[in-house]
Amino acid sequence: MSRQNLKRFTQPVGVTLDRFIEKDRSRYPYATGELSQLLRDIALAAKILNRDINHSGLIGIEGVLDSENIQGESQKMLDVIADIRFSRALRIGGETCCIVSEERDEVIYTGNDDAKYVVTIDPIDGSSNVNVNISTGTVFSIFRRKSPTGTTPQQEDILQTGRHQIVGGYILYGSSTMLVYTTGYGVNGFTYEPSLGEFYLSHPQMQIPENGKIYSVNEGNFYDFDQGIRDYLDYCKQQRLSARYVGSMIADFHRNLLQGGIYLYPATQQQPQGKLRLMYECLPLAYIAEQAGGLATNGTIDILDIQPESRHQRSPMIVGSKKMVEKALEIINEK
Ligand code: P6P
Repeated sequence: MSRQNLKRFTQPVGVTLDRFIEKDRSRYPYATGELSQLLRDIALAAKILNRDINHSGLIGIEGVLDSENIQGESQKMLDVIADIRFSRALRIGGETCCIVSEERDEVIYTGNDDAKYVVTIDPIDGSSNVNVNISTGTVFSIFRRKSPTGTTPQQEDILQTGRHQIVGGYILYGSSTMLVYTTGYGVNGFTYEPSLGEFYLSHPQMQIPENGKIYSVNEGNFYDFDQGIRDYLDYCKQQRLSARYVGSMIADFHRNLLQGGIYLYPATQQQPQGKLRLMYECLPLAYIAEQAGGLATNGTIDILDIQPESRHQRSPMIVGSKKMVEKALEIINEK
Protein backbone atom coordinates (compact mmCIF):
# COMPACT_ATOMS: atom_id res chain seq x y z
CA MET A 1 0.00 0.00 0.00
CA SER A 2 1.38 3.45 -0.87
CA ARG A 3 1.81 6.09 1.78
CA GLN A 4 -0.91 8.06 -0.05
CA ASN A 5 -3.46 5.30 0.64
CA LEU A 6 -2.78 5.53 4.39
CA LYS A 7 -4.68 8.83 4.46
CA ARG A 8 -8.02 7.13 5.11
CA PHE A 9 -6.56 5.53 8.22
CA THR A 10 -4.99 8.69 9.57
CA GLN A 11 -7.80 11.23 9.37
CA PRO A 12 -7.96 13.50 12.45
CA VAL A 13 -10.73 12.39 14.82
CA GLY A 14 -11.62 15.93 15.80
CA VAL A 15 -11.42 18.40 18.68
CA THR A 16 -12.02 16.79 22.07
CA LEU A 17 -14.09 18.53 24.72
CA ASP A 18 -10.97 18.91 26.86
CA ARG A 19 -9.03 20.66 24.11
CA PHE A 20 -12.03 22.87 23.29
CA ILE A 21 -12.46 23.86 26.95
CA GLU A 22 -8.80 24.78 27.24
CA LYS A 23 -8.97 26.86 24.05
CA ASP A 24 -12.21 28.50 25.25
CA ARG A 25 -10.55 29.30 28.59
CA SER A 26 -8.35 31.85 26.90
CA ARG A 27 -11.47 34.05 26.59
CA TYR A 28 -11.51 34.44 30.37
CA PRO A 29 -8.33 36.33 31.30
CA TYR A 30 -8.67 35.55 34.99
CA ALA A 31 -9.80 31.96 34.50
CA THR A 32 -7.62 29.73 36.60
CA GLY A 33 -9.07 26.46 35.35
CA GLU A 34 -11.85 25.86 37.88
CA LEU A 35 -14.64 26.25 35.34
CA SER A 36 -12.80 23.97 32.93
CA GLN A 37 -12.54 21.35 35.66
CA LEU A 38 -16.23 21.76 36.53
CA LEU A 39 -17.22 21.11 32.91
CA ARG A 40 -15.02 18.02 32.94
CA ASP A 41 -16.74 16.83 36.13
CA ILE A 42 -20.13 17.14 34.42
CA ALA A 43 -18.87 15.37 31.30
CA LEU A 44 -17.50 12.51 33.42
CA ALA A 45 -20.83 11.98 35.21
CA ALA A 46 -22.59 12.14 31.83
CA LYS A 47 -20.38 9.35 30.44
CA ILE A 48 -21.16 7.14 33.42
CA LEU A 49 -24.91 7.84 33.30
CA ASN A 50 -24.87 7.27 29.55
CA ARG A 51 -23.49 3.79 30.21
CA ASP A 52 -26.22 3.14 32.81
CA ILE A 53 -28.97 4.35 30.47
CA ASN A 54 -27.70 2.40 27.47
CA HIS A 55 -28.23 -0.95 29.19
CA SER A 56 -30.79 0.01 31.84
CA GLY A 57 -33.07 -2.88 30.80
CA LEU A 58 -30.29 -5.36 31.54
CA ILE A 59 -29.24 -4.06 34.95
CA GLY A 60 -32.73 -3.64 36.42
CA ILE A 61 -32.72 0.13 37.08
CA GLU A 62 -36.01 1.01 35.39
CA GLY A 63 -38.24 0.68 38.42
CA VAL A 64 -39.54 3.08 41.06
CA LEU A 65 -38.52 3.55 44.68
CA ASP A 66 -40.84 3.95 47.67
CA SER A 67 -39.55 7.55 48.10
CA GLU A 68 -41.00 10.78 46.68
CA ASN A 69 -39.27 13.86 45.27
CA ILE A 70 -40.12 17.49 45.89
CA GLN A 71 -42.87 17.37 43.29
CA GLY A 72 -44.50 14.62 45.34
CA GLU A 73 -43.85 12.18 42.52
CA SER A 74 -42.57 8.67 43.20
CA GLN A 75 -38.83 8.68 42.56
CA LYS A 76 -37.60 6.44 39.81
CA MET A 77 -34.41 4.50 40.35
CA LEU A 78 -32.78 6.31 37.44
CA ASP A 79 -33.66 9.71 38.96
CA VAL A 80 -31.77 8.83 42.14
CA ILE A 81 -28.88 7.16 40.29
CA ALA A 82 -28.43 10.21 38.06
CA ASP A 83 -28.60 12.54 41.06
CA ILE A 84 -25.93 10.52 42.87
CA ARG A 85 -23.69 10.39 39.78
CA PHE A 86 -23.72 14.14 39.17
CA SER A 87 -23.64 15.34 42.77
CA ARG A 88 -20.75 12.97 43.60
CA ALA A 89 -18.75 14.06 40.51
CA LEU A 90 -19.31 17.73 41.37
CA ARG A 91 -18.46 17.25 45.07
CA ILE A 92 -15.27 15.26 44.40
CA GLY A 93 -14.29 17.60 41.55
CA GLY A 94 -14.03 20.34 44.17
CA GLU A 95 -15.16 23.28 42.02
CA THR A 96 -18.80 23.46 43.21
CA CYS A 97 -19.75 24.96 46.58
CA CYS A 98 -23.39 23.88 46.43
CA ILE A 99 -25.87 22.15 44.13
CA VAL A 100 -29.62 22.54 43.59
CA SER A 101 -30.96 19.28 42.20
CA GLU A 102 -34.51 18.53 41.12
CA GLU A 103 -34.22 15.30 43.09
CA ARG A 104 -33.41 16.94 46.44
CA ASP A 105 -35.70 19.23 48.46
CA GLU A 106 -32.70 20.77 50.21
CA VAL A 107 -29.56 22.41 48.82
CA ILE A 108 -26.60 20.01 48.57
CA TYR A 109 -23.65 21.63 50.39
CA THR A 110 -20.58 19.95 48.94
CA GLY A 111 -18.22 21.08 51.70
CA ASN A 112 -16.13 22.88 49.06
CA ASP A 113 -16.69 26.33 50.62
CA ASP A 114 -13.63 27.68 48.78
CA ALA A 115 -15.25 26.80 45.44
CA LYS A 116 -16.50 29.63 43.22
CA TYR A 117 -19.38 27.94 41.45
CA VAL A 118 -23.00 26.91 42.06
CA VAL A 119 -24.68 24.25 39.90
CA THR A 120 -28.42 23.86 39.40
CA ILE A 121 -29.34 20.60 37.70
CA ASP A 122 -32.08 18.24 36.59
CA PRO A 123 -29.98 15.06 36.61
CA ILE A 124 -32.32 13.23 34.27
CA ASP A 125 -35.36 14.94 32.81
CA GLY A 126 -38.15 12.57 31.83
CA SER A 127 -36.48 9.43 33.18
CA SER A 128 -39.60 7.33 32.49
CA ASN A 129 -38.78 7.72 28.79
CA VAL A 130 -35.76 5.45 29.31
CA ASN A 131 -38.07 2.51 30.08
CA VAL A 132 -39.58 2.84 26.59
CA ASN A 133 -36.29 3.63 24.87
CA ILE A 134 -37.04 7.29 24.18
CA SER A 135 -34.33 9.96 24.41
CA THR A 136 -33.89 11.77 27.69
CA GLY A 137 -31.47 14.36 29.04
CA THR A 138 -29.62 16.13 31.82
CA VAL A 139 -30.04 19.93 32.07
CA PHE A 140 -27.80 22.25 34.10
CA SER A 141 -26.75 25.81 34.81
CA ILE A 142 -23.55 27.07 36.38
CA PHE A 143 -23.47 30.35 38.34
CA ARG A 144 -20.61 32.16 40.03
CA ARG A 145 -21.34 32.51 43.74
CA LYS A 146 -21.97 36.06 45.06
CA SER A 147 -20.96 35.42 48.67
CA PRO A 148 -17.25 35.34 49.57
CA THR A 149 -15.41 32.08 48.96
CA GLY A 150 -14.47 30.32 52.18
CA THR A 151 -17.93 30.92 53.65
CA THR A 152 -21.09 28.80 53.63
CA PRO A 153 -23.02 29.39 50.39
CA GLN A 154 -26.09 31.60 50.79
CA GLN A 155 -29.53 31.91 49.21
CA GLU A 156 -28.22 34.86 47.13
CA ASP A 157 -25.74 32.49 45.47
CA ILE A 158 -28.62 30.37 44.20
CA LEU A 159 -31.50 32.72 43.39
CA GLN A 160 -29.78 34.53 40.53
CA THR A 161 -31.45 35.52 37.26
CA GLY A 162 -30.64 33.64 34.10
CA ARG A 163 -28.62 36.63 32.89
CA HIS A 164 -26.05 35.71 35.55
CA GLN A 165 -25.49 32.20 34.23
CA ILE A 166 -21.87 31.38 33.42
CA VAL A 167 -22.83 28.17 31.61
CA GLY A 168 -26.12 26.72 30.35
CA GLY A 169 -26.02 23.19 29.04
CA TYR A 170 -27.62 19.82 28.50
CA ILE A 171 -26.65 16.25 27.72
CA LEU A 172 -28.99 14.42 25.32
CA TYR A 173 -28.99 10.63 25.68
CA GLY A 174 -30.42 9.90 22.24
CA SER A 175 -29.51 7.98 19.09
CA SER A 176 -26.16 9.48 19.91
CA THR A 177 -25.19 11.10 23.19
CA MET A 178 -24.42 14.80 22.93
CA LEU A 179 -23.26 17.55 25.25
CA VAL A 180 -24.47 21.01 24.17
CA TYR A 181 -23.53 24.12 26.15
CA THR A 182 -22.83 27.82 26.02
CA THR A 183 -20.50 30.02 28.07
CA GLY A 184 -21.88 33.16 26.43
CA TYR A 185 -19.80 32.89 23.27
CA GLY A 186 -22.20 30.88 21.10
CA VAL A 187 -23.46 27.31 21.44
CA ASN A 188 -21.30 24.26 20.72
CA GLY A 189 -22.31 20.61 20.48
CA PHE A 190 -20.12 17.61 21.25
CA THR A 191 -20.89 14.03 20.24
CA TYR A 192 -19.78 11.18 22.50
CA GLU A 193 -17.57 8.49 20.97
CA PRO A 194 -18.03 5.56 23.38
CA SER A 195 -15.18 3.52 21.89
CA LEU A 196 -12.79 6.29 22.92
CA GLY A 197 -14.72 7.60 25.94
CA GLU A 198 -14.48 11.15 24.61
CA PHE A 199 -16.82 13.95 23.55
CA TYR A 200 -15.79 15.42 20.18
CA LEU A 201 -16.82 18.79 18.74
CA SER A 202 -19.43 17.94 16.11
CA HIS A 203 -21.69 21.04 16.00
CA PRO A 204 -19.62 24.24 16.31
CA GLN A 205 -21.43 27.58 16.79
CA MET A 206 -24.99 26.21 16.56
CA GLN A 207 -27.62 28.67 15.32
CA ILE A 208 -31.37 28.02 15.53
CA PRO A 209 -33.18 28.85 12.24
CA GLU A 210 -35.11 32.07 12.82
CA ASN A 211 -38.27 30.35 11.58
CA GLY A 212 -39.53 26.79 11.47
CA LYS A 213 -42.42 24.45 10.74
CA ILE A 214 -42.51 22.41 13.97
CA TYR A 215 -44.42 23.11 17.16
CA SER A 216 -44.03 21.01 20.31
CA VAL A 217 -46.74 21.04 22.98
CA ASN A 218 -48.91 18.54 24.84
CA GLU A 219 -52.18 19.10 22.97
CA GLY A 220 -53.89 16.92 25.54
CA ASN A 221 -53.85 20.00 27.79
CA PHE A 222 -55.54 22.15 25.12
CA TYR A 223 -58.74 22.84 27.09
CA ASP A 224 -56.69 23.68 30.19
CA PHE A 225 -54.67 26.37 28.42
CA ASP A 226 -55.54 30.08 28.46
CA GLN A 227 -57.42 31.33 25.39
CA GLY A 228 -54.31 33.07 24.01
CA ILE A 229 -52.37 29.81 23.94
CA ARG A 230 -55.32 28.02 22.31
CA ASP A 231 -55.45 30.76 19.66
CA TYR A 232 -51.75 30.28 18.93
CA LEU A 233 -52.14 26.49 18.62
CA ASP A 234 -55.06 27.05 16.22
CA TYR A 235 -52.76 29.34 14.23
CA CYS A 236 -50.12 26.57 14.07
CA LYS A 237 -52.72 24.20 12.63
CA GLN A 238 -53.97 26.78 10.14
CA GLN A 239 -50.35 27.23 9.02
CA ARG A 240 -50.13 23.44 8.57
CA LEU A 241 -47.14 23.24 10.91
CA SER A 242 -46.00 19.79 12.04
CA ALA A 243 -46.81 18.72 15.59
CA ARG A 244 -43.82 16.96 17.16
CA TYR A 245 -43.94 16.23 20.90
CA VAL A 246 -41.64 13.54 22.28
CA GLY A 247 -42.57 14.05 25.91
CA SER A 248 -38.88 14.64 26.54
CA MET A 249 -38.07 18.35 26.59
CA ILE A 250 -34.39 17.97 25.68
CA ALA A 251 -35.24 15.83 22.64
CA ASP A 252 -37.84 18.35 21.45
CA PHE A 253 -35.60 21.32 22.20
CA HIS A 254 -32.58 19.79 20.44
CA ARG A 255 -34.54 18.95 17.28
CA ASN A 256 -35.97 22.48 17.20
CA LEU A 257 -32.49 23.94 17.76
CA LEU A 258 -31.22 22.13 14.66
CA GLN A 259 -34.29 22.36 12.39
CA GLY A 260 -36.18 25.37 13.70
CA GLY A 261 -39.31 25.11 15.80
CA ILE A 262 -41.03 26.13 19.03
CA TYR A 263 -41.56 24.24 22.30
CA LEU A 264 -44.29 25.32 24.70
CA TYR A 265 -45.10 24.22 28.21
CA PRO A 266 -47.69 26.85 29.19
CA ALA A 267 -49.55 27.36 32.43
CA THR A 268 -52.61 25.15 32.87
CA GLN A 269 -55.53 25.32 35.30
CA GLN A 270 -53.95 22.52 37.33
CA GLN A 271 -50.44 24.02 37.14
CA PRO A 272 -50.81 27.84 37.04
CA GLN A 273 -46.99 28.20 36.92
CA GLY A 274 -46.56 25.48 34.31
CA LYS A 275 -44.67 22.24 34.95
CA LEU A 276 -41.07 23.09 34.15
CA ARG A 277 -38.60 24.19 36.83
CA LEU A 278 -37.08 27.63 36.31
CA MET A 279 -33.61 27.19 37.84
CA TYR A 280 -32.52 23.97 36.16
CA GLU A 281 -34.83 23.39 33.17
CA CYS A 282 -35.92 26.78 31.82
CA LEU A 283 -32.77 28.83 32.47
CA PRO A 284 -30.21 26.59 30.75
CA LEU A 285 -32.40 26.12 27.66
CA ALA A 286 -33.26 29.82 27.53
CA TYR A 287 -29.56 30.75 27.67
CA ILE A 288 -28.74 28.30 24.87
CA ALA A 289 -31.71 29.46 22.80
CA GLU A 290 -30.74 33.14 23.04
CA GLN A 291 -27.08 32.40 22.33
CA ALA A 292 -28.18 30.46 19.23
CA GLY A 293 -30.32 33.38 17.99
CA GLY A 294 -33.67 32.21 19.39
CA LEU A 295 -35.96 33.45 22.17
CA ALA A 296 -37.34 32.12 25.45
CA THR A 297 -40.23 33.68 27.35
CA ASN A 298 -42.76 32.87 30.06
CA GLY A 299 -45.38 34.57 27.88
CA THR A 300 -44.77 37.95 29.48
CA ILE A 301 -41.02 38.48 29.96
CA ASP A 302 -37.80 36.79 28.86
CA ILE A 303 -37.07 33.69 30.91
CA LEU A 304 -33.57 35.07 31.60
CA ASP A 305 -35.03 38.18 33.23
CA ILE A 306 -37.20 36.36 35.78
CA GLN A 307 -36.01 36.98 39.35
CA PRO A 308 -36.20 33.56 41.05
CA GLU A 309 -37.92 33.51 44.45
CA SER A 310 -37.46 29.86 45.32
CA ARG A 311 -35.05 27.26 44.03
CA HIS A 312 -37.70 24.78 42.81
CA GLN A 313 -40.17 27.31 41.42
CA ARG A 314 -41.88 26.51 38.15
CA SER A 315 -42.34 28.73 35.10
CA PRO A 316 -44.36 28.58 31.92
CA MET A 317 -41.97 28.42 28.95
CA ILE A 318 -42.16 29.17 25.25
CA VAL A 319 -38.76 28.67 23.58
CA GLY A 320 -37.40 28.31 20.07
CA SER A 321 -37.01 30.09 16.72
CA LYS A 322 -37.07 33.86 17.08
CA LYS A 323 -39.86 34.59 14.60
CA MET A 324 -42.02 31.72 15.90
CA VAL A 325 -41.75 32.90 19.51
CA GLU A 326 -42.46 36.50 18.43
CA LYS A 327 -45.59 35.33 16.56
CA ALA A 328 -46.72 33.31 19.55
CA LEU A 329 -46.35 36.35 21.82
CA GLU A 330 -48.25 38.53 19.32
CA ILE A 331 -51.21 36.12 19.29
CA ILE A 332 -51.14 35.24 22.98
CA ASN A 333 -51.08 38.86 24.08
CA GLU A 334 -53.47 40.36 21.56
CA LYS A 335 -56.46 39.42 23.75
P1 P6P B 1 -46.34 16.20 29.96
C1 P6P B 1 -40.63 15.34 31.37
O1 P6P B 1 -41.28 14.96 32.56
C2 P6P B 1 -40.85 16.83 31.18
O2 P6P B 1 -40.28 17.53 32.24
C3 P6P B 1 -40.31 17.29 29.84
O3 P6P B 1 -39.16 16.61 29.49
C4 P6P B 1 -41.44 17.01 28.89
O4 P6P B 1 -41.46 17.86 27.75
C5 P6P B 1 -42.67 17.27 29.77
O5 P6P B 1 -42.25 17.08 31.13
C6 P6P B 1 -43.78 16.29 29.48
O6 P6P B 1 -44.85 16.65 30.35
O7 P6P B 1 -47.21 16.87 31.00
O8 P6P B 1 -46.60 16.75 28.56
O9 P6P B 1 -46.35 14.72 30.01
